[in-house]
Amino acid sequence: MEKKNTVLSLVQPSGNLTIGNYLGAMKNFVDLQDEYDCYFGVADLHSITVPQVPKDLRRRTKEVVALYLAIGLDPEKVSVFVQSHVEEHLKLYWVLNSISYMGQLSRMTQFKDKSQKNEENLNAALFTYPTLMAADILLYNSDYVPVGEDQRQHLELARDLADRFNHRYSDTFQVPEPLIIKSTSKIMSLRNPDAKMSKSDVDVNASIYILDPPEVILKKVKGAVTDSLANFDYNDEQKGLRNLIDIYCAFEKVSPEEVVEKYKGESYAKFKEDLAQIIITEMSQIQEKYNEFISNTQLLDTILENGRDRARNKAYRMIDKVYRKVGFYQLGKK
Ligand code: AQP
Repeated sequence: MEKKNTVLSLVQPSGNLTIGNYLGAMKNFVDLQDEYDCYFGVADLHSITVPQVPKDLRRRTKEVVALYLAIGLDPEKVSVFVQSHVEEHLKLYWVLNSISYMGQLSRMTQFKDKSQKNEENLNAALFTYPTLMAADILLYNSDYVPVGEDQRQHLELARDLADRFNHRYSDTFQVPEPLIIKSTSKIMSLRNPDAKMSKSDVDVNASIYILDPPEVILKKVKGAVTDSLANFDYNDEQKGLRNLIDIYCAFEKVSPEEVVEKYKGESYAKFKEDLAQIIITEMSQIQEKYNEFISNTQLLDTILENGRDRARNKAYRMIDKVYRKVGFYQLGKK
């Protein structure tokens, strides 16, 4: 049987998941599960790089798993796991730290952004977050990593670290490729079209959460920042409208030109109402399934146990190899 390529991606349980997370990453996971050997995880280790309330973190971890199932991931086909359950991530992280350069890490835009927002909590883990992300990816010899545009720079670092390790020791890691779907790779804030929609944005009206009720989605879309040009078009000057058109296209699988053609001469309000209905329809279907899964802790735990075992089965072999290559003394081995 032909060996399947490996795909890995993780989502942080650091807030309520947004349609940015959904369109930029998660929705694509579903399309990949038949063709690839997939590992989709919950990045709880990453999430403590900014302060979390412990009980919320535990609850959200479960919520991400229930959402994975609700969007259509099949745990028979993919390994769904929690990052902290597979300790090999941390083992590889340490080794990769030894070949991560401070200069390169300090150029990471996410570090710069998040450190500005958390000046009182400038911790070392936030600084080395991309090294842990590289460990996540390289541990499974991932070929492809489906992520949003905001993660591209981190993925470049993972590629550099793979190359560096392979040169310093010997060929060990697959050099991973990002899988970034251009049209949905960066969904912007509804309140500020220059900023990314983000689950940790303090303004709840800036994001549509996957679990938002219909009336809230309608209100948020209606309140989304557009412009006063009264010109239904898709261009760089009308960023707010362009972002809404991108969202429309992602849900409806149509092109911006088709949307412009359909709404030319219409009011923004009419377009917003239609867009809200489209989002509501898809989110309602997900929410219905989510509600079934979230109340079934036993099922979620069984899925996570299986996912952990499958992930570890691959991960421990990689760590064994890496430890041998870097020269760690291993009992019973030459
Ligand atoms: N606005 C976005 N548009 C497209 N893709 C996005 N992603 C995040 N925001 C957008 C993608 O979602 C996946 C999971 O993201 P994450 O949990 O790793 O955290 P993040 O990238 O830092 O996203 P957030 O929502 O902004 O989280 P916080 O606020 O906790 O930092 C990734 O593949 C990401 O690219």
